[in-house]
Amino acid sequence: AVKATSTVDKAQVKAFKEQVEKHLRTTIGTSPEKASKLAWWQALVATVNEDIFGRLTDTQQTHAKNDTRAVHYLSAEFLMGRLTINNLTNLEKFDVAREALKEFGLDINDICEEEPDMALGNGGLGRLAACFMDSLATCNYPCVGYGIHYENGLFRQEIRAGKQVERPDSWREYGCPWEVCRPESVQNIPLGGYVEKQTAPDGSQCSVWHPSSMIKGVPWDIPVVGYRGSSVAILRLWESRSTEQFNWDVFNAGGYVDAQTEKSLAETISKVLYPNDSTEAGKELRLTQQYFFCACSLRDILRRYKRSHHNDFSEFASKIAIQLNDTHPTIAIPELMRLLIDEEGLSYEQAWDITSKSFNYTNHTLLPEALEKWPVYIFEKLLPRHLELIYEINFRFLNGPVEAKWPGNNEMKSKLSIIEEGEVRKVRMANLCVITSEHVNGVAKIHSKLVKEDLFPDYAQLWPNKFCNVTNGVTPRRWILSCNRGLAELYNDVAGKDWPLDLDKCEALKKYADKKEYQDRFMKIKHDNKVALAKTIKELCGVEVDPNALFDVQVKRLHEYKRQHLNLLYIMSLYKSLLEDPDQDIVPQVFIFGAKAAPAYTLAKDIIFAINAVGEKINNDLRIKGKLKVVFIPNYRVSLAEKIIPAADISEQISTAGYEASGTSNMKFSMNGALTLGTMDGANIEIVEQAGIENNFIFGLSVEEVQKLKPRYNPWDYYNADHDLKAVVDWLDSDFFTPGQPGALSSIKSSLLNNGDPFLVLADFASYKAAHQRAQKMFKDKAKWAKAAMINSATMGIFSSDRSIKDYATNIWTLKSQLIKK
Ligand code: 26V
Repeated sequence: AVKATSTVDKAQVKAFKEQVEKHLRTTIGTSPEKASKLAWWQALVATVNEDIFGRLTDTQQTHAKNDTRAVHYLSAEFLMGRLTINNLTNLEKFDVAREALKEFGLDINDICEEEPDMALGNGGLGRLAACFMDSLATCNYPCVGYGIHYENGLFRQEIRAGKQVERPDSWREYGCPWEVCRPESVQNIPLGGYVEKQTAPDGSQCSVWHPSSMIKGVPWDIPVVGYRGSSVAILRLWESRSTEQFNWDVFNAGGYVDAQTEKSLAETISKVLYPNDSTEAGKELRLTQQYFFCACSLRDILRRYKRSHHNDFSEFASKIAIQLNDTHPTIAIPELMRLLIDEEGLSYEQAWDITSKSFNYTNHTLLPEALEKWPVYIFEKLLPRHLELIYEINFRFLNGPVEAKWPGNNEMKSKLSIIEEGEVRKVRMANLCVITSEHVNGVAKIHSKLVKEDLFPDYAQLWPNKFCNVTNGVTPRRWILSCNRGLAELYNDVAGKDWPLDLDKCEALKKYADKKEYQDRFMKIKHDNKVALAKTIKELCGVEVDPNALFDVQVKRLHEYKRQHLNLLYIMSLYKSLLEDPDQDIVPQVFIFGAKAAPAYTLAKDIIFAINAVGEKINNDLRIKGKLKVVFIPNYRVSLAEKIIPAADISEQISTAGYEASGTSNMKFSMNGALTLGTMDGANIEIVEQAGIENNFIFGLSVEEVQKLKPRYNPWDYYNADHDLKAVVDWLDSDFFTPGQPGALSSIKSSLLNNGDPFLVLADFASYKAAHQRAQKMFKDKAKWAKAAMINSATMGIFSSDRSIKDYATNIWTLKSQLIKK
């Protein structure tokens, strides 16, 4: 929760108060006497918007006047969370707003709890896009974020009898006061149908696409304010609607009823965010979503370009940079080719020259099951002309650069081809991205190395300079300044007030890390945050936790590679040792989890159930005298992260080395003074490079060791050799934690032993246990812990997303920042 800070200007408070009351009466249509909390929040937003829209116009006019180069960030996900406190913070109006509301007898944090999270993303990838928007605006880079206006964001998670239940998330049910509809920028998008081959009088062949339907794309703009109101970036999200132009052309056989069916189909497209499921079902709709928002966005880009350049496309690539956030928007590549060739009349060569200079691709995962491949038959049905262009791109690539480098080598051709042959022929979206893009980047040093050397080694031989790294980052405005006011004030005192714009300045705290006075202040801030979180835990889980205990936190999507079950096995072993010796002198510990599982990912759901079952038993076992607590906080999301992260002592970052591309919560935790208990994976490696290995708890196999062990790994060896490990794994098979339901947790044991433990949980168990014991020991030494926590927080400068964005701007986009004229 956010706390009171220094005094604020009385006149500003008065003016703000009057504005809020005016909006309450004239925008919302109520009065201070009878307004609900929701109405107060709406009036607050209306007040903030007054400030935002003027700056938005200034930004757009400056860019239009200077005809600036801009980046277009295409992403199927933007996990924005709540906007009120962040916008107030960026406008430096938070304290004023807090005092103004206080004079109405209201608590600003309480009022802001009315805002639903904008959960238009699954996890790291979507939240990264949101941090990038904040940094693009703050650093004054001309940009537009393009995505989908999902009617339902990521499902709301309820826990019933320990199990995850998914409920729809209708975040906009009562309207979203931040967004503005832009009917003047509506787009019509063709879909389906067939391609007709025509022969021109000169004998040349051309293709004419006869789509079977049209979908309307309606843009909703969400302004993103930079820190200190620098510039205002636009996030443009497309909503699908039906058009009146159903069943046109030869397919014009459908009657009124069919037309209505088609209407609901068109409106289904932006209905729901896919919860990155492992299942095949619903694939067609997902490709349609991807195509829909890419097609709308490209038309929008072309329309704006043509406004100043008419039909001269020679400057297109020098004005437009397009960033593909993973392979989800890959269809934008053939769509730009199609628009340039079929609609604008350019030659294939001209179109390719422009397209291949405009696109860049960011890879976010090496997991084979997450690499998108679309069956050719779906393309034939939905996007026949795009498929034709993909074949053409592929043909020229294989017979050009590939043939030149490896003459006559068909094996190489089939490896590098965009098309995967087999019973069901498939389009490999990542290959299309790599072939087309100017730059391909991974999201942490180790990940980028693996992208180049293990995922695309053959492409790297062809184009070694295409591959680069941009390590992820997070915005310090949301992840320190807004969510940890106490720490922000400490930084104001030791580093001056500009640290949110230059996070390297926080290094100033390092020289106080040995000083008792500062250690006490730092740990008092942490303690206050823990008290606040304990209150939230009591409300949400009904469990009492002691703020003096060690808060050990693992919050992230549930996945085997993230190994929440490794954490759980350790908790069970701690519990077992406490039962064997209840009087032993151990540090009181609270294990805190938050995680959503993909609805069809059975084992992930079983792990959630296991955490809840083990927690229930431990929390109610009087024998251990409250030394151990385990809580699962339901419905983990951005707004909860803002309460949990500032209160953590230990940050669990325990993925199997080589599987977590980067991680971004690891950075947020460290900034807020948690120590990382983690493997040498993703950005953890760069975090300990900054903060020092001695100030964190690193364990487990390295990437090289995992790669070496994997082919000959036998989990039974570890199970049989370690008594403690065997005991806890076998415990999963009993009904100790699930009375009356024997075997309710045995799928986890089975995955570890019968399914070969694909993520090497058992191999890392002993090392994890030792690292946790080092953590507990250090936690007893308050001064040593405080120092390590402070050094972690002070050395995270490079993980500001401003640094990431400047890396993209310099190395990939060649984009310059633009000062906004009033
Ligand atoms: C997708 C899927 C889909 C199929 C089933 C399994 C599965 C597992 C993971 C994913 C993740 C897709 C991409 C993604 O979200 N990557 C995350 O990107 C973050 C931002 O770069 C990064 O910090 C995380 O390490 C990475 O997992």
